[in-house]
Amino acid sequence: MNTSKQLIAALSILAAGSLEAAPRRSNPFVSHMFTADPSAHVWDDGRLYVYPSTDTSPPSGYASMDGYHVFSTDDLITWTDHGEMLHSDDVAWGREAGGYMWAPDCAYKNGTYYYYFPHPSDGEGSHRDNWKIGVAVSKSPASDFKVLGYIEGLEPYIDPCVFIDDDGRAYLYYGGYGKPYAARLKENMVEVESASVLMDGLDDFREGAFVFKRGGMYYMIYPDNSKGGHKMRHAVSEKPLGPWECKGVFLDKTNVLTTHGSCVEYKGQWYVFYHNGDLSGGQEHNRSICFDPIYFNADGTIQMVKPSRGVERPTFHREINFNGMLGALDVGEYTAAALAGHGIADDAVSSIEVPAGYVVECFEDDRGQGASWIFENNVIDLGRLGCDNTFSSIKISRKDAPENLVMNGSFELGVQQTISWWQGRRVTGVNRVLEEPADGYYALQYEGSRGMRHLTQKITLKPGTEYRLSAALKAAPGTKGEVRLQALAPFDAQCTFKLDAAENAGPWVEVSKRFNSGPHTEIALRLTTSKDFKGAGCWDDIVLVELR
Ligand code: FUB
Repeated sequence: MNTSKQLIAALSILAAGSLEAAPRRSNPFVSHMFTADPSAHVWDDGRLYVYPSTDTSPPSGYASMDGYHVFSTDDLITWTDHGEMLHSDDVAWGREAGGYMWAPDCAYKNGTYYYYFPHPSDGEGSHRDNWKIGVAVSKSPASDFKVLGYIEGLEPYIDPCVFIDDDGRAYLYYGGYGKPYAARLKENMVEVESASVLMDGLDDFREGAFVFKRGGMYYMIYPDNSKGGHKMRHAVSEKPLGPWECKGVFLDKTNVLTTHGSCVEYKGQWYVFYHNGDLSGGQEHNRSICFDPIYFNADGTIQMVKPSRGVERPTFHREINFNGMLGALDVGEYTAAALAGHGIADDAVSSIEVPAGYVVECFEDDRGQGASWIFENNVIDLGRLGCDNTFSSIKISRKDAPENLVMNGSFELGVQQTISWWQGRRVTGVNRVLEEPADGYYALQYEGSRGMRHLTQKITLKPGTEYRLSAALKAAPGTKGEVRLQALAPFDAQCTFKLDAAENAGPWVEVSKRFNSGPHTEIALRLTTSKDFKGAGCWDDIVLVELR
């Protein structure tokens, strides 16, 4: 290969983004609470800050979104939650009933951080007639914000974004319900210079505009109105207020209806921040914020994003909750010295992220000797398993066995973080081990008496294919009511398995049924407890096998 061909080959690899990605926290990168609408900025302290909105837990709709947190990082691995920085109670002019704290943004000018948030006041008509864009200010990027008021003279719409151009001029973008508005801000950042204008060229605009500049070109990203899930489009312009030229979708729909995000360059790489429903198994009002690299074509357009969902190799973290990543390893046997060589000191690992198909075996002694702990699929708190600071060597292998869906993705995160709709005042032991541990490290467990609750995970199917769904169900002795696994499908999957606790409490009960997916490409698995449920139950070994 001659040099120019080598260069072109190297550039195309770069453009396609196929070089090994830099270490980063896996998605969703905030997993201890439900968040949406992330607006990302890099401030003068060199840290990357993300300003999202908060979804309530248990989910109770967009109306009840009621406070904002800020997250920051300096390595894309460890994220700090700076806590709640604003609540509707802090908004004197806001509606009495609170709620409706929707997608915010933050800007920095002359030593002050300006936080813009949509919130309705009380007034004639519904909340929809009374949207305002509030402004809070602080000298710090993540705390001490005080609400100044709202920007006068705007249309009653949502989703503010403030972009400051290289010449220091600031522009406010907002809108919603299909209308993209913009206005120039005065030097004081809290008043507009003139009436808002409706911008041209933003095909199928819905809401959630975010503007940034790259290589002298202005970019706007915005959600469209695609049925079944909004997609993220991008448009470009030579001027900050347009007219815009739509360049199409660059982020496909996710597993929730809305999308909303921002783009930022950090340490030489551009990223898109957005939300999906991965933390809750696709619950519409329990969204989770994510980020992925974006790559630009030679003409400046943005390539389709390949959303990353969890890690691809076993990944070791210093803290629980998959924070403080130490490194990732592939199949192999690792002595204590080898682990240290990979920056994974045995006494520093507190959580391991294990992708589907991998098995990580940790041994008490060096070279695979002594007591061992086997981890398959996400394992978060090693301390709870008695393995923290204890193992010396590791063996990583792969298995081809069918995936236990309980041990994966959102179901598992649900156990570890919040099974929000099962959490409440009287539910204390969501992830407590019952009288005998499940066969595997985590069965999905519920303990309480709040009546019918459910946790859902959607699974992709091949159309026209025979499947077998099997599971193990269990209820603790003394439990009343039922533990159920249902397969919700637009076709007759006939897969509701019930375990009546009064008759079957104690042992694991294995259940199994087959079905044909017909023309359908998705099924939702739902774990529920009956209305009269009182006690403890769990689910494990939920496996969907394609029959050939
Ligand atoms: O999160 C509440 C609203 O949903 C946002 O303001 C919209 O952009 C949509 O994501």
